[in-house]
Amino acid sequence: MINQASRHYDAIIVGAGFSGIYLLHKLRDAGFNVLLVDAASQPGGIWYWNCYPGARVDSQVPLYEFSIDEVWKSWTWSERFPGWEELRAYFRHVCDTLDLWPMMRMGTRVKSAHFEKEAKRWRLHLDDDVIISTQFLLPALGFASKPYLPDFPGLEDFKGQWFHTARWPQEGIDLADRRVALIGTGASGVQVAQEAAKSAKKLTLYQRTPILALPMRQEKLSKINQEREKQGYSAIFEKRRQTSGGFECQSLEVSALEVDKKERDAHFEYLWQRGGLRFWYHNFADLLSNREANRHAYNFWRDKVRARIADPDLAERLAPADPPHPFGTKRPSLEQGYYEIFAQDNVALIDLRSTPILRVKPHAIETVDGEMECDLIVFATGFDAGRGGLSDMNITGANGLSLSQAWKDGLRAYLGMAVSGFPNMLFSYGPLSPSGFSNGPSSAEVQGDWICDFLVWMRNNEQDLFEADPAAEAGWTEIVAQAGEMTLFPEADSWYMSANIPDNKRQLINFPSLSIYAALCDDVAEKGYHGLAVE
Ligand code: N01
Repeated sequence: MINQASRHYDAIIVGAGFSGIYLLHKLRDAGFNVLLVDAASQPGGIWYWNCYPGARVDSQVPLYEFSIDEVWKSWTWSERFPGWEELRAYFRHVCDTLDLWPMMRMGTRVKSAHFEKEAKRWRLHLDDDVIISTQFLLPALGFASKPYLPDFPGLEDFKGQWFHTARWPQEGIDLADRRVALIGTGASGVQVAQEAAKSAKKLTLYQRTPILALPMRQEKLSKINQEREKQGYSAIFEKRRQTSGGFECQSLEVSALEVDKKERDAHFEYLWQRGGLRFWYHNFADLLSNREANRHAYNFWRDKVRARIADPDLAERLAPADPPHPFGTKRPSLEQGYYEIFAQDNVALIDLRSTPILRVKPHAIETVDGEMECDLIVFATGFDAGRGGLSDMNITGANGLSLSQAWKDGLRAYLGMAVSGFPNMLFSYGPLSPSGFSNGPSSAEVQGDWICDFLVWMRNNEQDLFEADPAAEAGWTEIVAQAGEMTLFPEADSWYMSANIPDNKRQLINFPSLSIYAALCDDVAEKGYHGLAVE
């Protein structure tokens, strides 16, 4: 039975990852009556759902945390690139320190949300059949909340277990002595592979496109060292907002073609030795916009990786002579010994380009080359990024149109936050914002500050309704597309291009610079929030 004894809020946030938690903190402090709802039983966003063995973040401490003083000053990490358990503990620390728990309703999924024109409010139907309402709806679902499971015939008859990495059982799965089939070699696939190779009886990795993985260079962190480093944190947090990727630095202003080979290779080597994603975000100015510059980086990467693989055939499959796509146009992953696992007797690599999967059989995966037995299939096959989670929330706007219908010809959103026909709704970390291109907390804070300022402005000006102007929305959507055209991103079949999901329209789904985005959003605010019709 539906519980009509509902409550009304000024704002309801959906999602307890970085963007949702930041919004909750900001809006509560600004005096709004706010509630956060999340289907997960614990905060952490993707770090709740992606608890597969080896899951850890690819941004180093202190980039991947909030800049809120009382939070970072009282927290100590144990590793430079923390794992999912520590990240979850961090989120609990955030909620304790900021006293957010009373405004959080965990373990509750929003089944649907629709806008009531007359009442000028959103009504949300929760999965425990409670209905709640709010003036402002703020979905903060992250870009990776809807896993993508390819349609392999026969999966329903598989007699073993199978899981998507983003729906890993919370109680864990022991990989020891199992025959593991792992499909997908993105960031998730690499991390699972490295762990499974340690204990699985057999690990068969099904690769469609080789990942261009970079050395992580993990390190243990001591409390003393961290206390010392904390003296520089404020400057780093400030810097994050001024860089295109939300990191501590960005690409050089020098072209890779302006310098000779010796100098170019010296910079590549410097980035390589420092580790992490720096080879991606601190590289030459034209890494992601000029094919020749990009090819130099690819060749450097290829030669480094090939030097670690003795078997020439394996080397060609993992690090081909010619790039499968321009370097960095698919998200590089960080690895810790990934290329070495293929020399182990218990690990096999199947190249799906030459050996496609035909079907799943009750105890095996069958390719054109025959069957390979397995008792556990891991799908590390990615996400319907950006739109998937929002579509699943069944959001219906003022004219009875669902968000999925509104986006049937492609994603559109003003500033990557507001959609015409969907009044009083702003999403954080959503499509057409920098989200997927940016270090998470950096983008969550830029958008969270802007959204909070805007809602305060609405309140101060006694306005209670806003909606994206269709022309401004079309303009922004075009800006994102044009920004993409200036880069090499359109050349890869990546999730950045929404090209990983068969029926999605191919388009760049994120704005490629956080610092430029922040400046554009500030300009909109300074000019009285143009592009948003308010009343
Ligand atoms: O997903 P992906 P992910 N048959 O889409 C393959 C973040 N993240 O979960 O490249 C066979 O990157 C697909 O092949 P191809 C990060 O931003 C961060 O790994 O399309 N294979 C690819 O190899 C990341 O970018 C962290 O040819 C199929 C893989 O599956 C994003 O999340 C950790 C297939 C999917 O790779 C997504 O990463 C994890 C099919 N039908 C994730 N369909 C950290 O920070 C797809 N594939 C550590």
